[in-house]
Amino acid sequence: MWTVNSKSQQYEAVAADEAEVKVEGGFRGAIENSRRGRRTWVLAALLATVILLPLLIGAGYYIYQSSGHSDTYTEDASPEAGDVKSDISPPPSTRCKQRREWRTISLQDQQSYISAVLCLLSQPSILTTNSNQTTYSDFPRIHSHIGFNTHNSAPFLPWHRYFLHVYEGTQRSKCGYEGGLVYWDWTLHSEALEHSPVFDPAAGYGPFVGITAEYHDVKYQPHCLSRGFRDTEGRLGHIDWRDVSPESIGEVLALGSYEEFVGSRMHDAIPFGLGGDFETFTAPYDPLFFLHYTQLDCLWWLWQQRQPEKGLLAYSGHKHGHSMEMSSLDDTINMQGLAPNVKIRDVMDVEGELLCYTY
Ligand SMILES: [Cu+2]
Repeated sequence: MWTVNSKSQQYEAVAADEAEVKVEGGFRGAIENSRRGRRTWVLAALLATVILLPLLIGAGYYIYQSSGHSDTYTEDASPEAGDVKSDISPPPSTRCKQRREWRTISLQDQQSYISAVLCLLSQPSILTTNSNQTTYSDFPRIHSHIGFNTHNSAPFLPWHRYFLHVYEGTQRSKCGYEGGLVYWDWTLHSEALEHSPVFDPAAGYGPFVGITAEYHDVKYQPHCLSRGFRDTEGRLGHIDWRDVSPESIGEVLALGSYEEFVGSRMHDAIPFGLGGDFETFTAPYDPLFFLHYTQLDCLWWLWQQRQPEKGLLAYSGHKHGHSMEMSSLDDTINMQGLAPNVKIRDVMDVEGELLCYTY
């Protein structure tokens, strides 16, 4: 059932990806630039290591000799060697899996992704013994019980980052899906979002027609998954694009504080434009939720790399939407038992000890 992609397919997908960068631009250009930036940084670190390491060892040896500790030299020098090892580890893009944009992956990869979602919909719930519930429905459940606390506040982005990570891990552990998450870059199609390839009836989200959602927010109310297009004036058939246009997102990425960045309107345009389940706290019933949030995570990742002062740890704001208490990097991210709780600081680096992916 699970398709393994041949090398040639992967290369085809990469070629399609590169062609698109030339044609459409959008944020893929920014991603390429930031990736190039990281590669340059790694190369510089390598060069610095090669040049500086012998000097450092020489100096260390001299100091140890002078202080009469020559017999413990090897042992004491090892932390330095450990540091060096992390500097020369392979560039991030090869160490960790790359998350890709929906239209840049092959049709076969799109189908594998959809199969993984259908598979989660066929597995019993991990969180409840209710036979109507599935592994997939555990996610809207967590989002509506715990995740809603994080909306309109500082933990919004870290909480969803970890939520996506747990979802990705469950796709792998329950359904053998190795392909990684994909995202929907709405900036590439912002003036006609309703024509985005993610809505293609065959390769897009057609396979989910007729799916039943048991809850509507926290109310038990079994219904068919629903979705539509609606603009801010309530007219049907069209989604407002202004908040997700390349220009708007460019402005959001230039915001100087985390609090301003997390408070921007970019994440609301899609849920309100699609309506149905997507605008409730059980939004993850709609599989498109995960593509939308992976895009938000990608934008946060881009923004994080542009912070000259605090870097990846730039974080500030209120703990909850209606609280004056301030959030901290040591606050807990709760997954209601589906995965271990972690701290916000654990998810600030997507290539750290807990997470390993890139864009
Ligand atoms: Cu959410």
